[in-house]
Amino acid sequence: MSTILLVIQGWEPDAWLSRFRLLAGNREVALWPEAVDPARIDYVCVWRQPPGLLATFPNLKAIFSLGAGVDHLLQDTKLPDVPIVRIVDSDLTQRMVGYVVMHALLHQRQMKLYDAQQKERRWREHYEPPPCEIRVGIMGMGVMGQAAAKGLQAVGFSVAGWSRSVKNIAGVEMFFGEAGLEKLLVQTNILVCLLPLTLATKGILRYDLFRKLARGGALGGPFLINAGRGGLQVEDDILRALQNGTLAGASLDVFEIEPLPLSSALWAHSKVYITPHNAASSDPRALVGNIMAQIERHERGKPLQNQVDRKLGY
Ligand code: NDP
Ligand code: OXD
Repeated sequence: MSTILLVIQGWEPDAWLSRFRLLAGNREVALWPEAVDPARIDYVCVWRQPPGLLATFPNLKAIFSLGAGVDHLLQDTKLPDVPIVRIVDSDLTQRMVGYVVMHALLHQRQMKLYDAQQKERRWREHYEPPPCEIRVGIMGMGVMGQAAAKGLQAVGFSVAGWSRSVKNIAGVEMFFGEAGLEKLLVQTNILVCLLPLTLATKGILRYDLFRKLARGGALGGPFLINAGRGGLQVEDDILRALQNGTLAGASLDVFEIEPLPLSSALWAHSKVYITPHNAASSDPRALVGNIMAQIERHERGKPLQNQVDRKLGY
């Protein structure tokens, strides 16, 4: 009988524990820091584990991230040499598509303006550019990026994408590498960031990048939507860009420090939408079955899916 240990910090663990206990069959499920013989632990399912903890389990077979991103895991310099698996699940992906499409539409339909008008009980219609005249550029064309591209196209936006490796995606103009990024940016009215946080992407959303975005255009200036990771963005640069019109507005779901400190000027900024890192929340009702299916595959001697490349960091 195998043992699964849940190590969860920063999220409410109870729903995860009860869902795992429901679906784990005759396997034992424990919640860290409950005392379990470290030698008995076969699988760990983690969100922000204490660094060094996983190295204390000598018979570990695999590590499962409870989210799509694994930067929280890879910060640990003492990770045991076992496969790391991340979540790829239609529930998580659909949530992200909803977030990205909603925020692109909020900017295209000038909802900040209409919110302000509502507060003043003012009835006034403004010209609304059609989505096909707005070019959305997606940085990160993996699972989330590709699904978001389809969602954006479905409501009429013109979509382009940027990834590390070369790919062909029907109906999406694709760019790669540094030179490709410049080409994406100069034509982009709404920049969506769905990159993982790695050594190569840290701080990529900074002032000199914002300056390369398309000027003018149907929306009057470029918008930023970041639902990747807070470490991808330089918040002082976002504030500066908003202040001088280099950015016309932003939707931010992730932040350099989470929760976003009360002192951050982003909270009260009239051009910014803020959400508490819930663009695509991990829901145990959907995701535990996905992880259990992977554990069953592993126990049957089949390869684990969605393994992380430690060198690339995602
Ligand atoms: P994937 O691994 O499927 O996709 C990552 C994409 O980023 C790939 O297209 C990859 O390129 C590209 N990429 C990585 N590094 C570079 C680079 N240096 N230059 C250019 N492109 C690069 O991840 P997902 O789509 O599943 O998730 C993306 C991120 O979304 C997660 O890592 C996480 O941080 C974030 N996330 C946020 C959530 C939230 O609630 N805010 C919820 C879920 C995820 P290539 O295709 O060539 O490999
Ligand atoms: C994730 C997240 O990576 O919730 O899944 O941020």
